[in-house]
Formats: sequence, C-alpha cells, structure tokens
Amino acid sequence: ESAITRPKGYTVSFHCNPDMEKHHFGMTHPMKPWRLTLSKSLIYSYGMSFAMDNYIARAATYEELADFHSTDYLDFLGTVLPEPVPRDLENQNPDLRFNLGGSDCPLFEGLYDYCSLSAGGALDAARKICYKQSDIAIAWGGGLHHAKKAEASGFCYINDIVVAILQLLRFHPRVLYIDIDVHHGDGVEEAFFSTDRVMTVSFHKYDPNNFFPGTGALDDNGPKNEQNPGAHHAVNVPLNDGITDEQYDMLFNTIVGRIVERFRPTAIALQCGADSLAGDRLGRFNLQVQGHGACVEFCKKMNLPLILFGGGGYTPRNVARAWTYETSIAIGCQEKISPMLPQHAPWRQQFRQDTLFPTLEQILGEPRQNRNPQKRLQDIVQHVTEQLRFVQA
Ligand code: ZLS
Ligand code: CA
Ligand code: ZN
Repeated sequence: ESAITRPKGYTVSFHCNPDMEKHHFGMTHPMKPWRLTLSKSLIYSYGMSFAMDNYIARAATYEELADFHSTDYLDFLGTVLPEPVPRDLENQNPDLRFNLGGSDCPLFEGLYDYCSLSAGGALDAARKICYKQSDIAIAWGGGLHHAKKAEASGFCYINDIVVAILQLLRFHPRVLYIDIDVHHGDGVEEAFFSTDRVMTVSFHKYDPNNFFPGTGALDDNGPKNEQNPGAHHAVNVPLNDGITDEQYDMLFNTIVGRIVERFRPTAIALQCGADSLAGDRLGRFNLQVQGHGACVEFCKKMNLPLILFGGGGYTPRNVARAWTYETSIAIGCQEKISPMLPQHAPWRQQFRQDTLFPTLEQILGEPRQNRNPQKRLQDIVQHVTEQLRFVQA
C-alpha cells in the first residue's frame, strides 16, 4: 500500500490540543470531548499527519474572545467554580446567570481552558487561511455554533466560529458559513444577522416544539427590514427525520452551488457537526459517512480557502469515522486510504465494525423512517432560489 503523501503545492493544516480533550461535562452528558482523541487516533493511524501541517492549538486570549463575547460574560465564565455536586437531572429551580450551570451547559473543572482552547484552534485555523499559509485548515475541536454574545446554549459556551469568521473578515470581503450539524446554527446566524459580508446557511432537523433549538424555519432569512444589509443573508434548510445521503447531497449541492454563484464568497467556513449521521445519540437523520463527507468534497471543489470546524456528534465511533474521512478528503487521499480500519489503531475495539463506512443496517439494524417527501425538498430549493434573487455580491 502506498504511503499517504503531501499533495504538491497544496497545504492542509490541522489544529488541535490534547489538553482540550481531557475535560468532562459529566458522566451522563452526551458531549464527550474524548471523541476528539478517538478521531485523532484514527486520523494518525491512517498516516495522514504526514500529509498535513500539524499545530498544537494555543488558548485564545481574553481580548480575542471579547471580539464577540461581552466582557461581563467572559469575566463570569473565567471565575465561576465547578459545581461540587454535578447536577445531571433537570434542575427545577435553577439560578442561572448567562444560562450557565444547567444540565445542558454544566460548570465543570477547567471550563474556561476548554473554551479558550477550542477557540484558539479555530483562530489559528482562520489566521492560516488569512495569511494564505493553508488552503484548508481543520479545527475539529471547534464548531460550537449555539453560544451567544452573553449566553451559553446547547453545550456551547464560546462561539469559536464567530470569533474565527471575525478574523477572516479582516482579510476577506465575503465569507460563506455552512452548517451541517443536525441542529440549527443559531448563534452564528444571529451574530451576523445585520451584515451582508457573511451569508449563513444551516441544514438541520426542524421541529419548533420538540427539537433544539427550535429556530431556523425556511422563511427565517435575516432582518425583515430591507434597509438592513443583512436582509436575505440567512438561509435555512429545515428537514425532518430520516433524510438520506442521496436527498441531502441533492439539496446541499443545489443550494450551496447557487449561493456560491450569487454571493461569490472569498472564503468558506464549514461546520461539520457529526450528529447528522445515522445512529447518532441525539440526531435523527440517516446520513452515512459518505454522504456527510460529500458535503466537504463539494466545498473543496469550489476552490476557495476553506476552514473545517467540528461541532456536535454524540456517537464517538461515528464521529471519528466521519472526521477521518473528511480529513482524507481535505488532503485529497480519500481514494488511497483503505476502507478497512487500520489493524494497529489504538482504541480499535471502540469501532465495532472494522470499516470506515458501515452500512445503515450495521449502524442501526433498522433504518429510521424517512419523513422527507421529495416534493417538500423541491419547495425548499425553490424558496432558497427565490430568496437568492435579493442577494447581490
Ligand atoms: O448543536 O433540548 C434541549 C433543552 C432542554 C431539554 C434537555 N434538558 C436536559 C435541558 C432542556 C430543552 N437541549 C438540547 C441541546 C442540544 C445541543 C446540541 C449542540 C450541538 O450539537 C453543537 C455542539 C439537548 N438535547 C439533548 C440534551 N440536550 C441532553 C440529553 C441528555 C442529557 C443528560 C445530561 C443532560 C441531562 C441528562 C442532557 C442533555
Ligand atoms: Ca445545522
Ligand atoms: Zn448538534
């Protein structure tokens, strides 16, 4: 088997920090930072580190975080102590400042370090793109898209994506943000609501009453007031349970293709939340590693500077598979790597099946019922196409 080699004249940088991965949200909490260790272990076992520039992410500074977050919030985040007794079940009478300390966003040991390392990796990736030192920069420890200016939300405390896009905007006139996490990218959408220099598009499970965060309807497209430059610059693709690779690829390619044509971004930021995969503990879709990866492949083909962020992903073995495959796509070695997992991989027993591409039957036994009629998907494409008439690069 031929070794993974560095593509000539093409640079992929990989930004991570093992200190981030050792943090714990609590025993029963679905967010497991060690999924990053598992992913890295698989990526390295395939020999991909030899084809990338590898960097230990530094912690973002207070000033860098304050580009987006309020200092009141950062000061509190930097001083709150972990709760002596982890509060796993819903607190009936919570005393939550900034939405911190509930069961979704618990206070744990080293919380501020965890957050600043996540944002540090994202910022390092953005700088590599700004200085044209990378063609694709990867920050799997980032992608925490729900965090607000002065509020934690949905397992996210610091919005590393917003901070990284603000850095991109110092060099790039227009940035396209794409979000394939199963949840709506509400924090990023809101942060750039009133600018026409960032266009956001999120694909997500949408059910205002039963699925977090409940926002991101098809006709939520930015400020309704036409005087506001951000009007029409938020695209939302609300989906139902069980969507397949084939349907998702059709939607993604059509919609992202048309946005790129119209908005002409000069850089792309792609949040690769792996909770949109079949078999995810919190997700509802039937996507396979191939279909999820096809989104990365499509973005790479746009030939624009690209950042890949992590995000959700609650079945660690599938997160590791997806982010490994997507790292190989970034490098361009996806055809060269074996679909069989390397025998010598540490954590090998975590993966159950010895393939990078388990079938739906292997993942789920019984695939989830698909509740996305073709007609509805066509209506979504049509709505977005009409919306884009109002967008001018
Ligand atoms: O996009 O649905 C909610 C909010 C609640 C219901 C759940 N309870 C615990 C809190 C109040 C309305 N929250 C979601 C957040 C999903 C965040 C996704 C992040 C991202 O992937 C980006 C990183 C939610 N869904 C599932 C849970 N929370 C959840 C499931 C199981 C547990 C254990 C720990 C804690 C309490 C029991 C918890 C949360
Ligand atoms: Ca999404
Ligand atoms: Zn998610």
